[in-house]
Formats: sequence, C-alpha cells, structure tokens
Amino acid sequence: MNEDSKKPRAFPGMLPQTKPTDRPLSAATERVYDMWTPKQDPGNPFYTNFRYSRVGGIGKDESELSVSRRDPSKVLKIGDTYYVWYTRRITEHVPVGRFHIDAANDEIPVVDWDLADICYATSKDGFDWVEQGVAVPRAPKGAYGDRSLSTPDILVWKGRYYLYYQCFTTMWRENDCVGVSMAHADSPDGPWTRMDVPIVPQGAPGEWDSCAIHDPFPLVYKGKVWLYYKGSPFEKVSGGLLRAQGVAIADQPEGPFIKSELNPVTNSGHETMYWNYEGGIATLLILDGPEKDTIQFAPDGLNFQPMAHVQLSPVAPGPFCPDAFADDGDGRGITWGLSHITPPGGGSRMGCHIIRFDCDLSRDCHRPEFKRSNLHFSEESFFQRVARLPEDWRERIVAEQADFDKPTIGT
Ligand code: AAL
Repeated sequence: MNEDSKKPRAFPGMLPQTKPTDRPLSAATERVYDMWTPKQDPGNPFYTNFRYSRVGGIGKDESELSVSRRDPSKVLKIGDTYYVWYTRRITEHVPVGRFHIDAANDEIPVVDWDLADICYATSKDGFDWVEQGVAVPRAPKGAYGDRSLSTPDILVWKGRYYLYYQCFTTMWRENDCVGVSMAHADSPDGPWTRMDVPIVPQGAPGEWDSCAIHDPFPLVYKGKVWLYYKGSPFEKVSGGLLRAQGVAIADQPEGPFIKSELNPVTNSGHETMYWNYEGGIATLLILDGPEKDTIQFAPDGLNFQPMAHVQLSPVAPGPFCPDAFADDGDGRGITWGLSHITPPGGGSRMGCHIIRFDCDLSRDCHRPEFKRSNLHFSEESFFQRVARLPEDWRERIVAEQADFDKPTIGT
C-alpha cells in the first residue's frame, strides 16, 4: 500500500446526488441525504422565499384606524372571481388588553379579534380587493356566539359553502379559550346560516386542547373533511403550553368531528396554512415551537416531517388553494395567498391589515427567483422593534458582563 492510498479521500466538489456508501460521512452530511435533499434549496419543491405586496381594499389604510382586518381564510376562485373571508373588527375604542378584561364591555374590546364579525372580499386579480361586507355576523345577544366571531376558514362540500370560525359567547375568555362553530350557505355570497353550537369542541380538562380550538383549517382528504386546528390547554398559564396543531375528521361538514388519536400532529406552529400536495398534506409552521419556520409534509396527513426551512414567513396565511377540495390524491401546491401584518411586536391591542404573499410551492409553476437562499435583510429589519436591543436591556447586560465575562486571556 503506498502512502497516498492511506490518506482519507476529501469530499468531492461535485455534491454526489446519491448518498455515497464507500466513504465515512459526518452526521450533517448524512442528513443532506436522509432528511433534506442533495438538490439543495433550488431543487427542493418545499423550499421557497416569500415576496409581499400591499393589497387594495382590505390592506393598510391610515384613514381607517378603527378597523382591523386579520386572519384571512384560504382564497377560492369561483368563476373569474377570487373570494376571501376574514376577521373584521370596527370599534371606536382600541382593545384594552387581556390583563384588563374588567375594563371591557359591549363596545370596548379586550383583544384585536374581540367584538368582530366574519367579513368577505372579492377580487379579479388577487391584488385589488373589494370588501363586500359582513358574511356571518355575531349571534344576537344572549345566544351562542354573541360576543365575537373570528379567524374563519372555508370549505366547499357537495356544492355548498361552509365557514368555520372561533365563536366567543358573552365575553372574550381569559387565555383565549374558545371553540369552533360553523355557518353554511348555497352561495359564496350567502346568505349564511349560523349553526350556533360548537362544531369542534374543546378537549376535556387536562387535555392538550382543553382551553381553545383556534385557527380551523378545513380540507377534503381521503373522502372526508379534515379540519386542522391549533389547540391550547388551560395549563398554558403555568407554562405547559405546547404550541401544536391537531386534526379532527368528519364524514360531513356538520360533524361529528373525531379528533385523531395522534394529536397533536405538529410540535410547532401558531397560525398555520395547509395544502394538498401530491397524495399528502403540506403545511407551513410559523411563530412558535422548535420547528417554527419550516415547511412540512405528511404523506398520510398525520405524520409530518420538516422538508425545508424558510425565512420571513407570512403570518396567519391563507393560500390560494385551487384543489383544496378536489380530493384527487394529486395536490398541485400553491403560489400565493393572503396573510396579515400585526402591529410591531405582534401585540393584540392594535389593528392588523391584510397583505399578499407570492411564493413557489407549486408542482406546475417554476419560479427560480423564489428559490434563492442567502437572503440578506436590510438594516431596518435588524433594528425593528422585536430585533433591536432596547436601551434599558443594554445597561443590565453591561452590568451582567462584569460578572459573566471571564477574561479570554489574562486574569
Ligand atoms: C391568532 C390565532 C387565533 C387567536 C387569535 C386570533 O394568533 O391563533 O385567531 O385566537 O390570534
């Protein structure tokens, strides 16, 4: 054996497209093949950048400071018209905040999605929208859902339309405890008939979704209605919260919805969008949890795996999802949708407005400009409110450094 053959062979410059079996691999290189893809970001169908646009009609309007529009549903195209449903709050008073519930009343909201109704808007191009008004109003005083309806999403099943939404009764609940109800109509323009009962109820005390069923997101899958949702427990206050999503499945839109025994099916994610992809379900998980800002895929709709990390994710996104109800096992993916912008810091005491995102998570449309990695954000991004170090933290940190920062060299 000559000296050269004893030297370890360096990893090749051309990344092998199949996992090399004739050489040792580091754990990270193993993951390139076992978890990710050697095609890298541009060749990963689950990788995308998001580009944002302001929208007309339901977007930012300084003259409407008392209006909040948020939590857009998935977008439907019906004939040549796009439709979206969302939470709208018009109140003279700004929300008092969750720690001041006593200061709220029938006109003074607690949080941004309190004292709200489900509204809808239409558009011919997905950029300029015309607000059509209230689709589903709150129930009359004293009835289930008389306080606020929020965070809707839409299902079409056998030619009929179904809106699922969070349904608050009497007063906004501490910890945002709420169940999901539903309204149905023959046409996307209504009139809507409210069911005025819980359709997906909260779990029993001690269960992961005992306090709230949030962000209902219905799809048709395997011949049934699959309704994904964010659950939260009462234990939230004592630090027991897992920001996770579950799914409840029904034979028809009215239910009964049976929760999967695998719930929660994600370990992360706050407001979340789902879409049919090939024979499975894909999702974007944002804001919370160890797998935030990942796009995940479950070939069976239940067992999700991270497929790509993304940056600057849309908040509370609702995708334009043409085959959300096709149930043909051939989901084609998505290219755009609507999301919302929260006030700086994400507070729940100021209004939101709706924006549009474009992306490439589609099997049909190839947009290399959306597959770039190595994104560099502007100085304003680093010094925005949630990212810059506040002055008063700086003083504390400098004081702490005196104790923590042992000399690298010297004593
Ligand atoms: C959002 C969503 C739900 C919550 C509130 C409005 O983050 O998760 O909709 O109830 O905030």
